[in-house]
Amino acid sequence: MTEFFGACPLDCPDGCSWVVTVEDGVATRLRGNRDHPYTAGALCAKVNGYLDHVRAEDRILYPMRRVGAKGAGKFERISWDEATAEIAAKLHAVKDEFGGEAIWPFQGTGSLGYVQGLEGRAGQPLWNVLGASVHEMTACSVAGKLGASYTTGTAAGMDPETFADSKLILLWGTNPLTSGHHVFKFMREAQKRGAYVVSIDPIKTRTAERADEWLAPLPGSDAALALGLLHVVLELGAEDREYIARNTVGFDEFKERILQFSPQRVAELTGLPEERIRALGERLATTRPTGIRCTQGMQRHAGGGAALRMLYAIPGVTGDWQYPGGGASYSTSGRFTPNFEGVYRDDLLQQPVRSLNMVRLADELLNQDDPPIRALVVYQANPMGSNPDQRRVREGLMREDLFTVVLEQFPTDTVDYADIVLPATMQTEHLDVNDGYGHSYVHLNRPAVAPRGEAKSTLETFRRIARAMDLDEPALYASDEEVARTLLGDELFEELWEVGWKRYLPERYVPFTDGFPTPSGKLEFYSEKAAEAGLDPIPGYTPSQATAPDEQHPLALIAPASHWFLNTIFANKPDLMAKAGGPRITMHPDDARERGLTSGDTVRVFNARGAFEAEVLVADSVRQGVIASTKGHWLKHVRGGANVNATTDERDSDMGGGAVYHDNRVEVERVGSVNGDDQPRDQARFAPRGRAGAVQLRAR
Ligand SMILES: Nc1nc2c(c(=O)[nH]1)N[C@H]1C(S)=C(S)[C@@H](COP(=O)(O)OP(=O)(O)OC[C@H]3O[C@@H](n4cnc5c(=O)[nH]c(N)nc54)[C@H](O)[C@@H]3O)O[C@H]1N2
Ligand SMILES: Nc1nc2c(c(=O)[nH]1)N[C@H]1C(S)=C(S)[C@@H](COP(=O)(O)OP(=O)(O)OC[C@H]3O[C@@H](n4cnc5c(=O)[nH]c(N)nc54)[C@H](O)[C@@H]3O)O[C@H]1N2
Ligand code: SF4
Ligand SMILES: [Mo]
Repeated sequence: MTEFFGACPLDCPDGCSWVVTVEDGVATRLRGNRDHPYTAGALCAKVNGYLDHVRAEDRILYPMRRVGAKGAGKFERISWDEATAEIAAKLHAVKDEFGGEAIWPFQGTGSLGYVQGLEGRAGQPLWNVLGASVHEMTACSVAGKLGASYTTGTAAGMDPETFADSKLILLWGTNPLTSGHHVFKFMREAQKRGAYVVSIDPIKTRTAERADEWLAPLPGSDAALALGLLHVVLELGAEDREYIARNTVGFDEFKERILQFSPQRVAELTGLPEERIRALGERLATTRPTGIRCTQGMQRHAGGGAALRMLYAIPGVTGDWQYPGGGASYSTSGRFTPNFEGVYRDDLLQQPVRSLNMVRLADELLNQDDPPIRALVVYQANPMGSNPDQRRVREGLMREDLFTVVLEQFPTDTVDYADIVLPATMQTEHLDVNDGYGHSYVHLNRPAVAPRGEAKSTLETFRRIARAMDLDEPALYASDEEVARTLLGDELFEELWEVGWKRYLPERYVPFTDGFPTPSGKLEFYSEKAAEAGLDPIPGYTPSQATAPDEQHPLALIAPASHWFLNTIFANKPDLMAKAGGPRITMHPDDARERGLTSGDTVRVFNARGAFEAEVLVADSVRQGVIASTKGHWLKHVRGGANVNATTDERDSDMGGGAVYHDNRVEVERVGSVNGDDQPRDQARFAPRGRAGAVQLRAR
């Protein structure tokens, strides 16, 4: 029996450290590492059964070539040599005729590994040699990252472990008990010591259930709420003048902005009662330290960047950035700085190339820009299920003149559109380096078992493609271990090989104690950099940008993390599918009454872009005017063959071309009930309400 240290590769802030037990070459147990301060022996509902997923019957084990129509999912087994020869021929042909930029390496968040996955931009040396278009990773977090960085120079905020020291915790647009539960352990410690916890979320999530207070603003109104709270702080004279004078720039201008947002005005903008805004403002004014946990969910809006910029400014006013347990926490991304240049090899690029925004996949595939995309290499991504505007994504992937390669572990909806499918290893089968964007540790993931079937690691796959293309750049042939050593240096590599993990920051780390990494070296309420980018130099409120025809649909649809899936990963795993059930929407009783709907009805959720089917749950765990669903369902496993992204829009957020998944308007109509009654009950009730263009949402 041997035990191997490993790490969870998934797009989750917790980046868990795990231990795999191997007996006679077979992995028999995978458990959370008890010695790891953040993981503390616990994985999560999704990953506890990871070994079953590795062993699953539907794993892709061999290279395959499409034999049916695109989308039909019919393939024949071929050898690796046949597969790479065909890919090599196609990529050469595309490059010769249209130039390297006609190739789009489309990488998702299926693995965040620094060797095999996104954080190391696995494959980038190959794309640089070919001069392929640069893939902009925008689906997840870019707007908030840029927004927060205007304020503090980086989005890497509080050390999440210091939430144990907070006296007031604002869980702002974040649902940690589902989307990364380990931070909650530290919050519970604080709660035991008397900290007050508030969840600010249009949905009463399982995290909100455990908070002392739930505040449900209108989606996308967070920056306005923040201004209202700061208004109360200023009214009470509770700003930390000494901190402001010493550590910030532009407070006078910011103060003017704050004073324009009285609690009364903010009540209208957020749909919250004025007295509750005042009460929370008073708490914020009088409680040190206040820790704000604000993660990616709340920035999937038109004003997502502005919102995070604003939330990172709050502790600048209250002075909370100076205390353990004070400040704001979006992520810790950017603090772990291995030798990126050594693995990206951007020096191999012969000339500048264009960048393509991954959220705009459908636009790019359908608009046939110059040069048009002729080859799409998809890895660690499932755009058919995860990208917005599903109908048009499908249309793009159907293009007969598009050559699509998909590297995958499972037969996803995207695989169905591939010309060539290549089998990918899973985390217990390859070497990787992982951290977590919610903590301050780095891990080495040692391969514990041999890959199943003919599955290959990402780097081995690209080495084979490079060889088949007769490319002679030596960097394209670096082994997995060489890349890991380049990243970490030999000393750290060897240390991690033995012990599995290492903390790279001091304990109870407080950021910005010797200045902010902004141009001025201070926290910037006034940002010249923002002004240069054409943005408001002062943090402000950017409302939802729903435009026609969206605006005539009255319901705001939010579809955040499912407790049982990770994006679309695990949405084919039988036990987790059973726990999750089919697509569901939760609707406020007032909205349900208006539409003659009751729990158990099945509905079509639609807008101009498309529709999906869901079961209705009527409950006051969402605010009126909002319906809640979850992301992740595979199209081939649900009725109607569409998920929530049939309705979401490719529109950009305010910063970095980020996605706006939660800035979405829909209507619903009854199609039947889960008990099999398929008659529309009361058609008349589905007539659009109110004035077209005015989205009327009442305060709770
Ligand atoms: N179980 C599970 N865990 C996951 C994931 C998963 O799919 N499943 N996904 C992973 C990934 S990729 C990421 S990026 C992280 C994201 O983790 P989170 O940031 O927690 O992301 P979400 O679940 O999208 O959104 C969090 C909350 O924001 C709320 N919200 C939406 N819009 C607004 C708004 O305008 N204002 C406010 N105040 N709240 C709003 C939603 O209702 C939701 O409860 O989680 C990771 N963890
Ligand atoms: N409606 C709505 N849609 C959303 C969101 C939302 O909140 N609402 N959230 C968005 C967010 S935050 C994100 S990050 C995106 C994620 O969107 P994607 O990046 O498309 O991520 P997944 O859907 O998880 O698909 C990842 C795929 O990678 C595969 N995979 C995993 N590991 C490996 C590997 O090592 N090698 C290879 N070749 N494949 C691997 C998995 O099997 C899986 O099919 O979704 C976005 N979509
Ligand atoms: S998904 Fe998150 S909580 Fe679950 S094992 Fe992976 S890192 Fe840990
Ligand atoms: Mo994400």
